[in-house]
Amino acid sequence: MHNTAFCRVCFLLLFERKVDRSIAKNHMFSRSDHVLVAVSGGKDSLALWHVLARQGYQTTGLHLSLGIGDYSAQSRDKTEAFALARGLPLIVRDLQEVAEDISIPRVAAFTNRRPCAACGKIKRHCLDATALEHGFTVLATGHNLDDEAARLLGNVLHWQQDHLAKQQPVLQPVHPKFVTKVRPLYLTSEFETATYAFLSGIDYVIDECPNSVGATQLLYKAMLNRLEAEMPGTKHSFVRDFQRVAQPVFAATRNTPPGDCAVCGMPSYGTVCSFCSLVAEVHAKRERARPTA
Ligand code: Q46
Ligand code: ZN
Repeated sequence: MHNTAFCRVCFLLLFERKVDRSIAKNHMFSRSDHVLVAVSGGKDSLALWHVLARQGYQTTGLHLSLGIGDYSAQSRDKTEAFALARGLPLIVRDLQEVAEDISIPRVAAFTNRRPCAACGKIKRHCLDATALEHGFTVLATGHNLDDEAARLLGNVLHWQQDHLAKQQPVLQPVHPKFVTKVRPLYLTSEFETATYAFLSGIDYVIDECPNSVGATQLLYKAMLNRLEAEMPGTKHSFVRDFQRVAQPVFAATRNTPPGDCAVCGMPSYGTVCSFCSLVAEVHAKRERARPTA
């Protein structure tokens, strides 16, 4: 934020102003919008929800219970306690209720996929479907500067043009069933959000998801932290200048809008969306694994 020491009150004020400026400057939403905030129970998403509520935005939280043992149980408890203490509306969706055997450990076991690969797909579908179902027009997530820089590094290392085309702090809907997706913390560092959460007395899940061990994203973050230590400001300029200089070039290549999934009706680039294909694969493999009489 600044290379200066601040007292608690000033830090909180500056942090909240910075987030509010990011929302206004990028035309993310206004106080007349009702924003759905994806909350995992971690510091970033709870800090985001806290700031938005304090700034007078209309918000509802959405927590997805992923079925990852103690980690998911703790995440849900912390999120529910946060919402209850502040009188904020919260929607909780348990993956077991979305589709049978779709918890992250079950999907990983049946499909032999890495848990995070399935998790990303499932979360994206559930967030989109819930936003549509409840009539929200904006979906906000707590991705911070460190997340954005690591994602950008991964996308550049593999020249993922499709992903680079979609890496924006405000992603406008390309289908009537999508809502606007925003990342108000995209220029706010992990250190700043952790400090804000701590100074605001937010009780968040400190443990990382057990499946994050060995994740490539963590390697990218470690590399970026080394660069940042030698060259302060690297992460910020990497993400900010990408948005300013290169992102519009990639965004201009996004010209094929998705159709409708033949199974669930949500937007899809194939006949069946990746979520429904995954559910079908899990159910087929589960049936095959059943002992025959
Ligand atoms: S929750 Fe899901 Fe993360 Fe856990 S399984 Fe991987 S993607 S690490 S943000
Ligand atoms: Zn589908």
